[in-house]
Amino acid sequence: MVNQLKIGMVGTGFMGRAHSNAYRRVNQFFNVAYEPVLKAVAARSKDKTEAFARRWGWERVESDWKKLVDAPDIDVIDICSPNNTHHEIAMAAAQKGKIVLCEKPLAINLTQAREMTQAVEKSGKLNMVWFNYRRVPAISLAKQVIDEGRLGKIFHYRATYLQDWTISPKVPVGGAATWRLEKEVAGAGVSGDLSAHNIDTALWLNGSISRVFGMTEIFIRNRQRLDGTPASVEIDDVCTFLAQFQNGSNGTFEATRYARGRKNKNSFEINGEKGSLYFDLENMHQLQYFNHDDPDHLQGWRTILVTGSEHPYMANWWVPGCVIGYEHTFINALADFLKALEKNERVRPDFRDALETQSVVEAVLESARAEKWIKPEEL
Ligand code: SOE
Repeated sequence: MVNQLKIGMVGTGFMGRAHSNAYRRVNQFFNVAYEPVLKAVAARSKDKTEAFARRWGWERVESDWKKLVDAPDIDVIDICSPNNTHHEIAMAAAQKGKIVLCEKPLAINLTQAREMTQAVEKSGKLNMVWFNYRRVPAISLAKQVIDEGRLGKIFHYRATYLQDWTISPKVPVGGAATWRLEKEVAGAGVSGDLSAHNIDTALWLNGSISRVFGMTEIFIRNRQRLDGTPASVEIDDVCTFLAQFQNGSNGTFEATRYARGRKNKNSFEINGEKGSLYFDLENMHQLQYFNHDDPDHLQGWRTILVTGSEHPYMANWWVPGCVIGYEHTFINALADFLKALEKNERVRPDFRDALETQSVVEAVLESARAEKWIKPEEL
């Protein structure tokens, strides 16, 4: 039997689209015991929200998210609005006993993230943060390869997240996607937006981080708001840090929006005693693997085409060789969430996992300010 799960979503931007698509498609590809019902969507502009609702099939529209939180016909509050709204919405939703799903980063600072985690845990309801890249089949395969012990002891973890969309000084501070440049709204720059993805993946693949040494830079300090008034930029344009993992391995992380030609290059390489792995989102259906146990004359990096039914998630999609894309990572994430709901099990990454990521981000920024090694706060 399939149970209805009534969703109330806040936000209609990039992530609102990605999540709506996941809600609409998950039951067509995964056999799960719940069927999301697109009950209501809330965002400030009534006209735009109505158009969004028509396009994606949301039943009703609200201009105040509080109406969703109070609505008895809604089971799940899904937060896809800008970062500075996450805390208030999650706190209210948890207090009303709703299931809370939240876009990354969890909050604009560690204090908020901690309060939100406590609130959802107190409610006893399942919660999840949409760090979607864990659901790229090749990244899930990397996790499997590591858990199978095929890399042995890990020495190095190397991650980059490179984009180039803020190089022009004409990019405004504030606006539909450019709120990411506004400190009060975003909380942090690339550290919270891009490094957070790298950190989430690293914590999952390689375990906790015990200390970090960070360096940040703001390349363009003076920009304009949409209305032409001057705005000073206070978020990090680039964030580079060294990390020591609890398993003894060393890590380097680099995130920027100033890497000309790089649009969304999210990559990592892991070097272990017995082998190495390399992943790059620009070739997201591939995982590179070096196996030191291969015969000497055949040693070399191999490219695994991660599209077979033996690979994570792929049995639910197409035939081998037919690739899936960015939007499917959200559908895979939702399927995992619905399966966890059925079994009443923890789904990862949840608020507690995202809190750990937030504590690393905060330690990196603190380290960059203080110019010294910082240990992420104990949680
Ligand atoms: C920033 O440009 C951004 O949209 C991030 O906010 C997303 O999390 C990332 O996946 C793509 O890039």
